[in-house]
This record gives sequence, structure tokens and C-alpha cells, in this order.
Amino acid sequence: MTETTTTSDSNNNNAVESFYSSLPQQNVAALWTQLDKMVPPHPNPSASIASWKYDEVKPLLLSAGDIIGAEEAERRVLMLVNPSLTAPYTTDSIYAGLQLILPGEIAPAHRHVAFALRFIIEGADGFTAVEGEKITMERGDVILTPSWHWHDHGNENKEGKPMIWLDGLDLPLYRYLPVNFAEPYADKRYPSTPVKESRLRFPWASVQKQLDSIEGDYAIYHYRHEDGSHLSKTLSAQAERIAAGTVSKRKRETTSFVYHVYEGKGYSTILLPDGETEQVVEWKSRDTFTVPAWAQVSHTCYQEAGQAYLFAVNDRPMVEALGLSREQQ
Ligand code: 1HN
Repeated sequence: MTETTTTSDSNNNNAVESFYSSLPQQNVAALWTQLDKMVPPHPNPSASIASWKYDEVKPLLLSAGDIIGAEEAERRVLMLVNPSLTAPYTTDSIYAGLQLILPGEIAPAHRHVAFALRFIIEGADGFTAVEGEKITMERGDVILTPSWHWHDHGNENKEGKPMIWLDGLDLPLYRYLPVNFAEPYADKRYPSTPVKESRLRFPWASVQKQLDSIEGDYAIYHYRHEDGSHLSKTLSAQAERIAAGTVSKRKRETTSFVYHVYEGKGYSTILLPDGETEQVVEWKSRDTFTVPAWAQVSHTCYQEAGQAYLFAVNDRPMVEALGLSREQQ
């Protein structure tokens, strides 16, 4: 009796083993061994909390300026690579990079399916020409390059000032929808005429005015087009004001963020969705950091530094369009 059971158990084990080992040949796999991974108990972004100090990255960017020309590079950019991922991931859904154009240089005209927005960090007399509109770049401006719009960049400064900005693109999306492609223009520049105002340019002054007009220690402003829509169908942006010596309420959203500090000094306390990994990111003007999706975040502005203004690229339009928006205060 006992012997029979043993034999049947081992027959059974053999049958189970051969069942599992037969699966890969047929390109199938058992869901029940990895159900947790497919439907985890909480959102689980792959991106980690990361930060880039401007004082550390700017010298590298300027060195890149010695090594390669903007035209040769096509885009002279240092990508902000999330340490848990590879390029183009700054978060799971947002690519960000720092771009440099030196006086007299042109980043030649091209167009691509990917959407880009730029937050201008420093420089003078720089421009980006988008589909015929030559738009001057000023610190704090957000300038859009909608999908499939011709664009080139340049720097006409006579005092040797480099033009530097933060790019935000929806490149990670094309891992799943591989429909992104680019086309070079026949000439270096796409024909354009200077414009003072553009639906593609969002000057900082009006954003700050909005933030300052909201009462209280904390204010948030969501960039929108005149018709109320997000900046694009994929990525958009927001700006926040945190009064000196105050802490913003802890909040988590299914949105991910690449933050960039316009002004001020402080730190953000970020708790990952696992509820265990908490990090404090210290920041000051021109630093950049990530907040992965569903991470709990609160911003603290130091008393002595005056109020802080934070800018952030977010993936809100995609998350909303898919009905996945959730927020916890
Ligand atoms: C691009 O075309 C620009 O036009 C910036 O300035 C960054 C990153 C990846 C692919 C294309 C630009 C980019 C990019």
C-alpha cells in the first residue's frame, strides 16, 4: 500500500515537472505561479527616487560643449537616467534631459512623433523655432513642441552665455506603442518668423502670478491650453508654491513626476508605494528630481530661503485618458 502511494506520488511529481517544463516550448506560461507580479497589491513603478544637482551636472554639460557641436550631435543633451532603469527612462513614463546650445550654434530642424516640452533654465537670446514660429527662450518659460512639428533651436547671444533647458518627452510610451519616428529637415533651419506670443509658450511670470494669487502656504497651478486641455495628450506640467518655513500636505497620485526647482531651498520627503522606502531629497534652485507614481510626497521649504517654486513635468494626460487617476491626501 505504502509502496504504491510512493510510486504514484513520484509519478505525479514527474507528471507535474514535465507539465511545467513542457510549457516554454509552446510559448505558454502558468499564471498561477506569478499572479502577484501581474496584479500586485499596490502600484509598483520600476523607477526609483533620484535627483540631479545642477551644480554637478552643469559642468558635465559644459564639457559636452567642448567635445561635440550642437549640429554634429543634432541634440546635445545629457539624459537624466533613472538609476533603476536605462535611457530613456527618467520615470516609468517620462524622459527628461538637459540640453545645451552655445552662442552661434544651431540644433538642426527635425520633427518626430514624440511630444516635447522644455523648461528654460538659463541663458539669453536663445530661441526654439516650432513649425514657423521663432520663440525666444527666457528663464522659467515652458515651450511646447507638439507631435510632428518641425523644430530647431539656436542661441544668438553675443556675450558667450550658454542656453540650457530641461527637456521633457513622452519617449517611454513608445516602448509599448512603437510608433515614434523622426524626419530630418532638408536645411538646418525650418523657415520661421519671430513671434512675441505663442500658444506654445507659457511665460513664468504669468504662472508665478497665478500661484501668488492663491491664498495660503501652498498653491498648485496646472498648465493648460486656452481651451482647458492639458499641454498634450501624453505629458503636461504643473507648478507649486511652498511658503518659507512650511511643509506641504502629504499626497500620492497615480501620476509620476519629474520635478525641477525654479527657486528656493528645501527638501521633499518621498515614500515609495511599498510603504517602506522613504527618501529625503534636498534641493535648491535648478535641481531636478523624480517622484515615481503612487509615491507619497511632501515638500518642505526652509525658513531662511524665501518661498519655493517647483515646476514638474507629469504624465497626467495619459493617466487620466485611461481612467487611472487616483489621489490620496
Ligand atoms: C529631441 O528631438 C529633442 O528636439 C530633445 O530638442 C531631446 C530626446 C530624444 C529624442 C529626441 C529636441 C530629445 C529629442
